[in-house]
Amino acid sequence: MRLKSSLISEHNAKLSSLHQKKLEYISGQLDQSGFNPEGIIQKISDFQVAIPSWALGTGGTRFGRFPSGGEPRNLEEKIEDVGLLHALNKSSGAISLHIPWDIPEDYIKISNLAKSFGLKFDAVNSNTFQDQSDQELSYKFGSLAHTDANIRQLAIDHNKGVIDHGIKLGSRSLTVWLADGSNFPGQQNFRKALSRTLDSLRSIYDHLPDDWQMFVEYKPFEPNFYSTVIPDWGTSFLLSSKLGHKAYCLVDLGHHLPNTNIEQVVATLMGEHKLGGFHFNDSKFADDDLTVGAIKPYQLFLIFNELVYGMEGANKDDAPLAWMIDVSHNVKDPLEDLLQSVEAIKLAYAQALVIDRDKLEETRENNDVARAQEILQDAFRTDLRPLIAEARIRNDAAQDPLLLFRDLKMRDQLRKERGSGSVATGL
Ligand SMILES: [Mn+2]
Repeated sequence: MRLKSSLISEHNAKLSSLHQKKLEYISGQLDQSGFNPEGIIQKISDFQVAIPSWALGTGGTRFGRFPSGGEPRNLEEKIEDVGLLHALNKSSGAISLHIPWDIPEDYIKISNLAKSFGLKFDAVNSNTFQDQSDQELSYKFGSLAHTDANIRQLAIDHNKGVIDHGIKLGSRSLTVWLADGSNFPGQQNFRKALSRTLDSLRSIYDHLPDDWQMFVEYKPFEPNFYSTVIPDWGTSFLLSSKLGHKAYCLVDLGHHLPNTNIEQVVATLMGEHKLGGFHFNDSKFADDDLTVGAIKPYQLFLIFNELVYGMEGANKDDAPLAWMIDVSHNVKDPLEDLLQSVEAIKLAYAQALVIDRDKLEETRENNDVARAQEILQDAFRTDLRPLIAEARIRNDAAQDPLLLFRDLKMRDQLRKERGSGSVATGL
């Protein structure tokens, strides 16, 4: 399914008068405070967030899954879904594939299809957290950290294969997330598990093309509950540092214990030039994978405060950060959830662009605690949604993507095309 551009123009025309009023108001306010609204619109307009192929279907919990129908049945339809999102918001211009589910049968056909929607291929993701049906050796007790060298080799070869698929599609990075760890005290020798992991990662790293990056993701628990081999940013940093200049830490917002100061983690990693990218989501408890910005929008803003400080300062010449969503949808329509998530990310970014940084630094140097809080919250409470809508309108996207998705009954159309019982693969 492709979205006709005339439908977008009609939608935008209908909303135009109120939008213009709001835009004028906020632009004037920013101008007066010394910010350049045009510059912010341009930055928002350039910002692209990759959509993972596994977020296009209804997720579930171990208690059940309630698909809503019309889900993509294959890689072509996953690309179509991201194409729809990108047509609606012009900010979702990349798809991140998960191997083995997303192996193309015809690479040229798949590349051309993606191109026709204006999409690129973002990081490719390996999967060694479950056994495939034709697999003789099992990952039950680990993959890259396994005690058995043959199983480690199987996982290494899988990751190398994922890189090879990515090369054929024009990807430039591999994300490695390991489920390896232990469920009970005494089960695993921590030091041996970590050093085996490093050795395995080294073999994979050696297979990376020169212009590729490897992202090492961390997670404190789940599916293993007593220990994980890469539990935190420190271990990810250690491994990435030992691997070399192509390896970076990947911060998944849900992969922290409650109340972790993630913005400080981001600041430290940026200070070391070892932050590679993000998996955005939100959570109340841990890896809840809820819509970005749904629970803690202020935390998201504080993270972007550190990101903007770095990107516009000491990290200006670093490789661009990889922005990706990693959410799961139990009760929402996946495409609606993704539209909301991308919006929340752009809003946090825009808000971080209107922080009075000179004044903030001055208050910090003078230990003016109350004023520092005021400066941050002043930016956070400024309604910048008209600027984000304006960026979309200028890119021929929808002023209100979610509204248009609903007005056009797009999910119903997808259900008609794909069937009400279709379930996406790769979750
Ligand atoms: Mn993740």
